[in-house]
Amino acid sequence: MAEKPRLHYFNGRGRMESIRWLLAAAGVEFEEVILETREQYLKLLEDGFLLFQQVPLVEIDGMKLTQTRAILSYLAAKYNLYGKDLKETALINMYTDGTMDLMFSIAILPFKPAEQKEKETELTLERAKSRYFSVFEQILKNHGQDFLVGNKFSWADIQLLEAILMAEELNATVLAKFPLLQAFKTRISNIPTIKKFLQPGSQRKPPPDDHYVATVKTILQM
Ligand code: GSN
Repeated sequence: MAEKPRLHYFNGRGRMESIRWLLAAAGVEFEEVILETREQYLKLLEDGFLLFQQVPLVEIDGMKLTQTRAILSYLAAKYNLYGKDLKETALINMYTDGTMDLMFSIAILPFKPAEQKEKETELTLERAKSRYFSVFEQILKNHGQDFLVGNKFSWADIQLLEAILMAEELNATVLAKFPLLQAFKTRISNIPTIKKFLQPGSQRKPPPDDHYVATVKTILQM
């Protein structure tokens, strides 16, 4: 049997969380090597494992993959979550690039200076609604299907659910004006592998706290 993918990252969501989500949704077990110290990060550098000196790093199928999007698209293709043809794949790329931008804007909030946090959070939530959720609501409305692309479960659905849940952690009513996204959230959350990932005790990471932010800053000397 093939070895489990091994994920090297901090003990938090950051850029690795979408990779955890995709593996979990595909029903793939994975191992994690948690970076707690700068020495661990320097050792990965010394060993030549980090192509551009950055994590996420995923060891899979005899490769040491870095670059979040490269890793995600490899997994999406490998586990048949990447559309049936080039056009569907292009749509999935476009939708996941958008949700990735949204999630990154949320993920960096804890790293902002305290005095900027409230205003930045408000702006981020406004943009989540006006730039992203309104668009996905319209996509679902236009084609009337259960999934974003090709009437089939894909990486785009997984990542939109992840983005919705992140935004709801900032404001529980963020989907109030998006009924189709509310139904989408329920539908995708009930897919058995995802349901399992959403339950306590899974490898899903909690929202970032002060300890996480401090650890990342120490390891990367930010
Ligand atoms: O998407 C990617 O994986 C890359 N384009 C960016 C990866 C990246 O910036 N990784 C950070 C830690 S995760 N947070 O942002 C990193 O390893 N930074 C160290 C450095 O020297 O850039």
